[in-house]
Formats: sequence, structure tokens, C-alpha cells
Amino acid sequence: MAFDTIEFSLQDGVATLVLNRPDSLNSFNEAMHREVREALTLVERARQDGECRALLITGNGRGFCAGQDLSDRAVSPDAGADAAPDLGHSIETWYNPLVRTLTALPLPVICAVNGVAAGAGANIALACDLVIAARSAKFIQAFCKLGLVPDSGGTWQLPRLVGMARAKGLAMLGDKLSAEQAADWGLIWQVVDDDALRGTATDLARHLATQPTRGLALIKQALNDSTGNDLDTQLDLERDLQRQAGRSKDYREGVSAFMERRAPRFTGE
Ligand code: T3D
Repeated sequence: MAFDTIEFSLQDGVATLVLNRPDSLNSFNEAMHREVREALTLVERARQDGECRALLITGNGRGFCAGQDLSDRAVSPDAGADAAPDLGHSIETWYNPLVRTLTALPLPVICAVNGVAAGAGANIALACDLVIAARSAKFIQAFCKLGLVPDSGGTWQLPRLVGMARAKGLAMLGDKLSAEQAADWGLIWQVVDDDALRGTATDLARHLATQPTRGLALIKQALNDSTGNDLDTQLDLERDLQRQAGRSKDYREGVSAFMERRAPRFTGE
């Protein structure tokens, strides 16, 4: 399928979605939202067909994503509130469904942050399961500079990942956070040299796509759900998910391969 604002491919069990509006640092306009949604529908279909077992998201050019395309939001400061765009509608229609889809997708989602990730762009990256950043990348909670509130799950992710003190500093100051600082603070998984980013992220996605991806999806669910659960509820959830995992073909294959001292061949079933 041909896209204008993204690139999309499916190879070796890995779907790769590349944001492709480099002139505006891959900021989101409605066309890109529509195409990202369409691509994620293809990912889900391919997952159900057993052809997609990991998703990699990255961007073209020197930015990963600068959040909302602000050229779609320009209104005279003197115009009344009625002239302002309804940002709640935009969030409800586009950003929230995107974050919900990435979070619920039952396969590993890797984000390769190739450059600046600002506003919603930063928080969409954080909604992915494993975030790898180029050494030159920066994370910016740019919202406060515009009088806005972090969205796309930022106010939920930040205190959980880095603690309330750092979350407030990032959200209220909107300073650039370097990739290395982001990794040191536990915001992201890994930092690599710029020229190694795409290769490292692709290798990781291909590796994950050969693993027991049904089990990885259950791990994702357990860890995501843990944030709202008390220990008792989480123990019950682990029991239920382990029951499901224990019935998978991959579990049987994993145990057989161990007993036979051979490499396992996982299929995600
Ligand atoms: O509205 C809703 O639907 C609600 C949802 C809101 C979610 C949000 O994401 S709100 C936050 C929006 N994003 C921002 O506030 C970030 C704005 N951009 C910046 O602050 C800076 O561009 C960066 C710090 C990200 C990068 O700075 P720098 O110096 O490396 O690059 P630059 O020169 O500012 O940008 C390069 C080009 O990209 C430039 O275009 P030009 O002059 O070369 O033609 C710039 O205008 C364009 N660009 C960057 N960010 C955006 C953008 N164009 C439109 N929208 C952007 N967000």
C-alpha cells in the first residue's frame, strides 16, 4: 500500500513504520494520523495471520516527531476562545486511540528515536515497549511552552518512569533531555551511536519476532496492568496469564528444545 506521510513495510515478521514528514520534523497533521492508523490496522491484520510478530517505529530525517503540526493550529492571540481549535477533539480522535493501540497491541513495539522527540512525539515514543534512542536525540515535554498539558499519556508515564520530582521538572520546564540522561533516568531502554540506530533497532525487532511472541504479549499485558493493580490482584493476573502461556505451542517447544539440548523454533502460537 502506498502512503504519503509514512513509509510502511513488513519483512521477516517485523512491521516497520517510518514517520516521513522530515521537513516539519515528522510532526503530526491529520493526513499522517490517518496513515499511521491505517498502517496499524495492517499490523493487526498481519499479526492475526501470523505474519507480523514485532513492530518498529522510527522517523526519517533529523527528528523523530515534533508532536502536533502547529501550522494547523495558528490562530490570532486576540481571537476569542471560540476561534480556538478544539484540542480535546483532536486528542480524542487521534492521539488517545494511537496510544491505546500501541499499548494494547499484543506484540513487542520498538521505537527508534532518531532525533528530537517533542510534545506528543516524545510521549508516543514512551508508549512503545522498548525505546532505543540515537545519542543525539533529545526528549522535550514541549507542551508547557505553549500553555498546554502533556498528553498522549505523558502525565501517566513520566511519574511512573522517572518519579514525580523529575516528571514535574520535565513537564513544567520543557527542557531538552538528552538521550543519555533519559537512559540514566530509566525513561528509555538504550542509547546507541546515531549511525547504529536503525541497524540496532531492526536487529532487536527481528530477534523479538523469532521469540515466543505470544508470551511476550502476555508479559506486556502483565507489566502494563501492574501499574493499576495491588499485589493480590497482580498475583491473580500472573496466575491467569501463566495458565494461558502454559497452553501455548511455544511453551511446549521451549521445554522440548531445552530437554533435547537444541535451539527452540518459536512460532508465536
Ligand atoms: O493540537 C492538538 O491536536 C493537541 C495535541 C498537542 C500535542 C503536541 O504535540 S503539542 C506540542 C507541539 N510541538 C512543539 O511544541 C514542538 C515545536 N517544535 C520545537 O520546539 C522545535 O522545532 C524543536 C525543539 C522540536 C526542534 O528545534 P530545532 O531548532 O532543532 O528545529 P526547528 O528549526 O525549530 O524546526 C525545523 C523545522 O521543523 C522548521 O521548519 P522550517 O523553518 O525549516 O520550514 C519548524 O518550523 C518545523 N517544525 C518543528 N516542529 C514543528 C514544526 N512544524 C510544525 N509543527 C511542529 N510541531
